[in-house]
Amino acid sequence: MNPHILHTPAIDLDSCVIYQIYPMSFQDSNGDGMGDINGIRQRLGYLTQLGVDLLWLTPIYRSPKRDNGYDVADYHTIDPAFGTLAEMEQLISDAAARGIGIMMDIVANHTSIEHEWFVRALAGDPRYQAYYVFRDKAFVDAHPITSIFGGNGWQYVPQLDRYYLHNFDASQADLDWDNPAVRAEMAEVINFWLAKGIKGFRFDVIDMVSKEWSRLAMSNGPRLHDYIRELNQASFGGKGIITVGETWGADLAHMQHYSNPNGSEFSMVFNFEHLGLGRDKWSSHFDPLAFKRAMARHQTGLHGLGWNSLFLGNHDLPRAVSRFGDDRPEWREVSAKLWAMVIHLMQGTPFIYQGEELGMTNRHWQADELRDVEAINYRASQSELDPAELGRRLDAIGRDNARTPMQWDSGPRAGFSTAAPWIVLNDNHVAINAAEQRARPDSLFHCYRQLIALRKAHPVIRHGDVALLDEEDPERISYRRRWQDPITGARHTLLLLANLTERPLVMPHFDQVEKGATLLISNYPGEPAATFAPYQATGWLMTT
Ligand code: TEU
Repeated sequence: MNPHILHTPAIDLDSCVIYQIYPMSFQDSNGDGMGDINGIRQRLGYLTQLGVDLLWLTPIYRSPKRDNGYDVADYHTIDPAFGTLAEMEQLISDAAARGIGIMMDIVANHTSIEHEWFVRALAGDPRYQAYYVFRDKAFVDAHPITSIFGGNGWQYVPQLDRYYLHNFDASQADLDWDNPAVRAEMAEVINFWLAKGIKGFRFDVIDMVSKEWSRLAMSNGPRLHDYIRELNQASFGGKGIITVGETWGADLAHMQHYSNPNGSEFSMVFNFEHLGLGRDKWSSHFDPLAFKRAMARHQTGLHGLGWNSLFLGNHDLPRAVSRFGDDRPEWREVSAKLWAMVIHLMQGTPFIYQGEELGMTNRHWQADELRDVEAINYRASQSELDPAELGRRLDAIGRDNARTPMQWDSGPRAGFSTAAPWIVLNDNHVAINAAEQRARPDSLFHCYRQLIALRKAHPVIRHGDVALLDEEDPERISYRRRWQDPITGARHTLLLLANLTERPLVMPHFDQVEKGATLLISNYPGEPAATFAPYQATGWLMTT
């Protein structure tokens, strides 16, 4: 392993931008239709040009991949479909040479039932049975749990005459974090990867590790923050590592605990409220007012008291431009730029999900094209639902939308592979692809580059406070950020104005653009006026 890895400087939380890679769908290097580690290595030049600091890889550990790697069979080995440990070390080293760190995904709430711990548990070893949540019939009857992927959350094991808990697929058995041996195992896994030069960790459904049976609550249990602080001290704490917890159940108070600037827990967490997925995500619709309220609450509530993650998409979510924006060809790019500007000029750490910087979209799915276990289970459970409505839901919300291969060029396999990919390509790669956008200076790709560079250049983006100016307006987003330089005393104000509609619209806060203001970024050419074009967005900087 390259010795300079461990000496690369720690990544700065205030300015860093994280890029999420879904390795199965990023770049295939060996012609088997599935992305791999060497494929990521081949694309480091692209990621360097984009300007990101850290690459979050969704799980690449050995796994039967019932849930595409979130069913880990061995935390210490790389799945052969992705490559070898030596190739992973080479990736860490190659990325470090470009000033880029690697963030691993820690799936700590559950393992695959093919994990050795579970296999030993099934074989009757009491030590490993205590790693999981095995219960008898009386307990199970008194504590009904529905799996997040549908169906009963308890799986009966005849040879033990007991049931094990699985909050996700039946092949993903929940670990028992109340067992200190389990917590020690997870700290050991993290330390193993730290020693390889890993610079960040994303913690899968970490808010579920402490359960509260009396309330039948699978998240936010009584020991949650104790366990996280313990893990922090036993592994990544105090080492300049960037960490993010996936916490669907976090309210502002929890977010403040998790991201406390004293560093005792995580750098930040993912809160999903702004997506508007609500209680029943399958029938949800995006609501701009709810988005703005959630963002404003988190921006002000964590300013100085914690830290925000900023994101529009990930591998579980619809494509950002399809969820938030307007993905029709005539508006797609300008609308995607608007949403990128809205997110990237806020305070926190932006996450870019692969292909978001190209404006990749959702697609229309045929039943036999679905690959995601959640979508397949959901479809099977909805025989009562009107098939047209079911199709609309899967097209709008299904996780496979985010998992179609990265669109590198307009060729037959989009530059992703030389073979048929494991999941269908989006046909629109002919028009939407990296080669075309890298060559065109006003593309979405270059807009993302510009936004990343602006964060590095302007302290007001990193440190400024945030005031939402039009809280009750569903058609616009206007916010102002302010920061005073403690040395020179200069006051910096950043103003973001965006028209969310497809009509020209007068922007009442345009009068706050002072004479001499600098137009930092815009998604239309030319000098903006008080009436904005459809989906027009501008970011201004004023210094006094
Ligand atoms: O996701 C947690 C989770 O509950 C949702 O994101 C999930 O995708 C589902 O859509 C909710 O309806 C994490 C991972 O990001 C996801 O890919 C895994 O499937 C899941 O945990 C289990 O590990």
